[in-house]
Amino acid sequence: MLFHSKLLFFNKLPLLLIAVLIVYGCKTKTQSEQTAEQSIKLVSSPAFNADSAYQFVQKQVDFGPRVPNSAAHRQCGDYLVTTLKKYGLQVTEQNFIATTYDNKKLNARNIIGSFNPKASKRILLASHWDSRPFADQDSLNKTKPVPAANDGASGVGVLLEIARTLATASNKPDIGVDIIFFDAEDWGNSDVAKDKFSGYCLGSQHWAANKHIPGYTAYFGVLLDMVGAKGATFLKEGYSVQLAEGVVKTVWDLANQLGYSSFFIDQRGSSITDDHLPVNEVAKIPMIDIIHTQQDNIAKTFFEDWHTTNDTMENIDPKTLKAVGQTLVQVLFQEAQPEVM
Ligand code: AHN
Ligand code: ZN
Repeated sequence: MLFHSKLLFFNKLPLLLIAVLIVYGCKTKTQSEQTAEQSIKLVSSPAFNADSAYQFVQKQVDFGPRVPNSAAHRQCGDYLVTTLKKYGLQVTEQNFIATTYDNKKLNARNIIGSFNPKASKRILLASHWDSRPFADQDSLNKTKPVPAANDGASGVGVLLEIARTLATASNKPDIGVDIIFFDAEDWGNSDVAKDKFSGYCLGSQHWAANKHIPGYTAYFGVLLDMVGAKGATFLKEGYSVQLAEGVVKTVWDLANQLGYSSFFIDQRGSSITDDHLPVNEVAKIPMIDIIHTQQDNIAKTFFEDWHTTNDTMENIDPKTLKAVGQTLVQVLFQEAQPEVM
């Protein structure tokens, strides 16, 4: 009986070997397929001009802090409208009264610029354009407004340069692009938190509940926040991974392929309450946030001079604007020719 079962085992040995070989063979094939998938065939796309983007950031900062209800805010808003129109985008101004956590009424304005307004496949790009009214993270000047070169102007500067790039491209991408400048993002106070937004994101909350075109939707969205500091690190923001993981992968993979992996870090970061939340939750458009958060720094979540009077042009580096802008241009051109992806 014992001899018999041993014989049975040895009889089955070749079969077992074959099975092991098949499983191993499949596994190695899968691994090589994954490697092949990691490099996407890049379509040709125009260069993003970082010096021009830098000038767009400078121009906004030169108005002074763009605090809602101030002259600088009105003037800068008019400049953003004029500039989008100059590049041929169709502009919608969404004026509304925002009520702050401390019950102030703000004359607020979301500004929407549409490239290829008739195209059905659309990508939404956004950034907030207002400046924080108080530099509460400053050691001295806690009641002064924030110059907001990085926390405000940087994202808008990148998006204005994308508008210019689309307008002047010799091969215009066959895709719709909506650029939204959200107002009244930064009048928040997490110490006096009365709702989950702590008074932040008033413009995006208004837009998500009152879209500029009824029934408007987009394939996906990308929010830019603090995308201009020297040596910036963009960790994969928590809500973005939770709510739009595929978009995070697309953007980070392309950034990596373009050589920007020192900015776009393959690591999950904190979850940040920002303008992409109402867009995801209320407008139901999957939107990610490219936001500068710090690795291995529990004391500071964001860039060094966040919400201080030192958030000035000195900290803005065209190399960072280039990494973000060129990645986004590539995303748009890839999405316009999805068959090669
Ligand atoms: C929080 O601090 C939780 N959110 C801040 C979002 C923000 C402020 N982005 C720019 N300024
Ligand atoms: Zn801020």
